Amino acid sequence: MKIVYTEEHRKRSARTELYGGQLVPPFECPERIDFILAEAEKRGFGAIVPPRAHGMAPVLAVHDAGYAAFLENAWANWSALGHQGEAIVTVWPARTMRPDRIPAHFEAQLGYYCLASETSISDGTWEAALASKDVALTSADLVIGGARTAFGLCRPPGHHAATDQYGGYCFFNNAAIAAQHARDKGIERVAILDVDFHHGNGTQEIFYDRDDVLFISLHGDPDQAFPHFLGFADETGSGAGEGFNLNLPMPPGTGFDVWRAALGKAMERIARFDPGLVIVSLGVDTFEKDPISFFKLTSNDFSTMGADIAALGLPTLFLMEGGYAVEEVGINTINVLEGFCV
Ligand code: OKP
Ligand code: ZN
Repeated sequence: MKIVYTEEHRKRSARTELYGGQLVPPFECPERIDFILAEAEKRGFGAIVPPRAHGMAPVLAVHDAGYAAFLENAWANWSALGHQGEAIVTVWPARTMRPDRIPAHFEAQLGYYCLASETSISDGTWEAALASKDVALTSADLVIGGARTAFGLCRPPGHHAATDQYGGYCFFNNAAIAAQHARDKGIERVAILDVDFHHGNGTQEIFYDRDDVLFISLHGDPDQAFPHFLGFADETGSGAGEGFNLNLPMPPGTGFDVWRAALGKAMERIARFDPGLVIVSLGVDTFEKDPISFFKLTSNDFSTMGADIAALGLPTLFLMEGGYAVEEVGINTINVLEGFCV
C-alpha cells in the first residue's frame, strides 16, 4: 500500500490547546505522525510517496472562499494585533445574536469561522493545512487511477472542518475534498466511512443534502462527547440527501463487539449504495487508552477492523484523522492498514 506523506505537517506545531481551563500542549501533535511512520518502517509496511500540489480549486469545491481567505491571512492578522499567544476564539455569534454578519474586527472573525475554542491558530497552520489536503488529493488520485487502496497520512486532520468553520483540530476537510475530487473525476457515488471516535460533523454538513456522497459515522454519543451539537441518530440527511447520512452513536465504555456490529450496519448500507470509492476517515482514538475518548478497542481489534472493511471488496482510500495515545497510534493505525491488506 502506498503511503502519501510530507514533512510539511510539522509546520502545524501549535504550542497551546485550551483544555480543562488551561493552555496545554496540544493532543494533536507532530509526534503522532512520527509513531505511525516508525511503525510502518519497523514492519516493512507500505511505500512512502510525496504529495503533488493540486492548488486551491479542489478546496474551494467544498469550502467557502471567504473562509479560505480568512485562514490564509489568519496568522498575519492575529500577529498584527500584537498578542503574545496563539489565536484562540473568545467571542461567537451565539444564538441570541446575529449569526450571519461577518464582522470587521479579526478577533470577531475568529468567532464567525470557528466552531470550538480548543484549536488555536499558530504560525504555519495554513501551510500545513495546504499540505494535508494535497496528501488527501494525491492518495485519492492513486485509488481513482485503479489502485485497490492507498493511505493519505494527513495532518492536520479534517473531519470537523465544515464549509466555513474550523475546530476540533481541523482546518480543511480532507475527506470531503477527496470525495468531491473523485466525483469531479467521474466517480458517480462516493461513500465516506468515518471510524474516528468523534462525529465527523464537518463532513456531514458538507454533504447533508446530497445523494451522491453517502456519509456514515461511528462515534461517541454526542450527548457525552465532542462535538456535542451534531451527530445524533435522527440526522438522516435532507432533501435529495434524505437517507444518505447515517449516524451510529455509542455510549461510554463501548467495546469492540458492539462497535463491530455498528460497523456491520455501516457496511451493509455501503454495499447497498454501491459506490465507486470508499473513503475511510481513519481515527484510532477509539482505542481503550486514548486520553480524550471513551471507547474500549484494543490494538488487536484494529486489525479486525481493517479486515472487515476489506471484505466490502471496494476501492478504499484511508485518510488519517485522530488518535492521541501517541505511542500506540502507530501500532493501531498500521494494524488497520495491514488488516485490510491480508
Ligand atoms: C478531533 B478528532 C474533551 C474536549 C475535546 C476536541 C476534540 C477534537 C477531536 N473534553 N476537544 O476527531 O480526533
Ligand atoms: Zn477524534
